[in-house]
Amino acid sequence: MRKFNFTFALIALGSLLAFSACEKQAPELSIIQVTLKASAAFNGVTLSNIPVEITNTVDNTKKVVLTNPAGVAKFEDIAPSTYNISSSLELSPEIAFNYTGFNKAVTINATLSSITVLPLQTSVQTLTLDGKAGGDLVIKEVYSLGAANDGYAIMFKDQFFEIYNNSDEVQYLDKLYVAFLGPTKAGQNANDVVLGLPLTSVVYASKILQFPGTGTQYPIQPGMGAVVAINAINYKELKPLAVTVDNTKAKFDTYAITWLQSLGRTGSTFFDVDNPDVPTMNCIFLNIQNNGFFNMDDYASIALVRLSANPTETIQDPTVTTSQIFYTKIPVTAIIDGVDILAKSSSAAFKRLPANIDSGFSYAQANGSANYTGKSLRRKISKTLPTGRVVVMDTNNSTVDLEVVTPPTPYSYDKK
Ligand SMILES: [Ca+2]
Repeated sequence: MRKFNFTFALIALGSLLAFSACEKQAPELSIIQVTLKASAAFNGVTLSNIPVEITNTVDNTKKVVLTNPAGVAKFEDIAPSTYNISSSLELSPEIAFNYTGFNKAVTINATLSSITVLPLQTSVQTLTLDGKAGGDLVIKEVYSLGAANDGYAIMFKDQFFEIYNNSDEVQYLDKLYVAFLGPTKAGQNANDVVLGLPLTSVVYASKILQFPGTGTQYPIQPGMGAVVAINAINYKELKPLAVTVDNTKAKFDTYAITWLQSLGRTGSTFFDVDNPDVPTMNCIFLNIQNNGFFNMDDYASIALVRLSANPTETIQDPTVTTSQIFYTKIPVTAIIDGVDILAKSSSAAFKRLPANIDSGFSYAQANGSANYTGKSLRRKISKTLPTGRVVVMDTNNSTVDLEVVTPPTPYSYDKK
């Protein structure tokens, strides 16, 4: 009896010890192995020594491991559970420029949610870092001076401006407004008078157009332009000068006669021609009473504007006493992009845009008098990305962002 009890006790003790030892190593631990990668847009960024974080979604405990030179972060001895995995990398302006074309810091990141890791499992995951490069729609080119005064055949009827998608995602032109800013006096000669109204919260439009569409009818892809021609006509065919343009590839044109007639006013059949094959901009405001049309002033400050409804508040030009001239107020906060185009280098006092939209201004000829020269103001290239997409300069200073080109170059930056 006694011997039997002893043996039983030994066996029982042995089992207990074995069980305890097993319970100490016990937890059936797991591994998560994360390989960090970069999206095509950021292909080439350094992926070594980057923190990767896992969060246990059951108890919210976190653990951070740095990636090795191969971009791999290995989390060993972790409890089987469900994890969120994330990583984030801020690129300095200098480094970001190589990938985005903007001298602006950008954060690229990646997240995986609810990754379940079973006991003793090695879970292999890939995190692909990506980020928004930023950018927006910009005014890429303004051709307001016209080609030739030869027999008044063209004058400024061949004007156009081009909007360009400088971002990395599709943008829509639908319902956006284009405001030509007043006053028309732009510092060309000694009789020009500065408007004198404050340029703080509003700017003053002499003409306003609106893109047609209901919201998503007029997409513009990254790295592509949309030309708005005053008249969508091939002026090269009419007068094959090297300096003029074929506007038939315009995405939009302007035509005011029907609208003016509906208001009891008169349009100009000489200057204003509709191409029925090209979508026509909506006419919103024209501060000229008769024979008006939506040409640009020679020195044409322009703003691209996002508003939920037509702007209606007007203000009378205080510098004109012989007649009543009104401008429509545009809130500065609604301006997506604006370029201040004045007569010449000495015209700074005539700025129509505040410094936060355009801290400088541009002009086609330092001494003014540049009409009918075929000169066009075009935004410079910041960088051409490996994908072929051109990123244009957008430092909100048209003095440095714009350059003079002859002849005009519609769609010159379009991604092939
Ligand atoms: Ca049309």
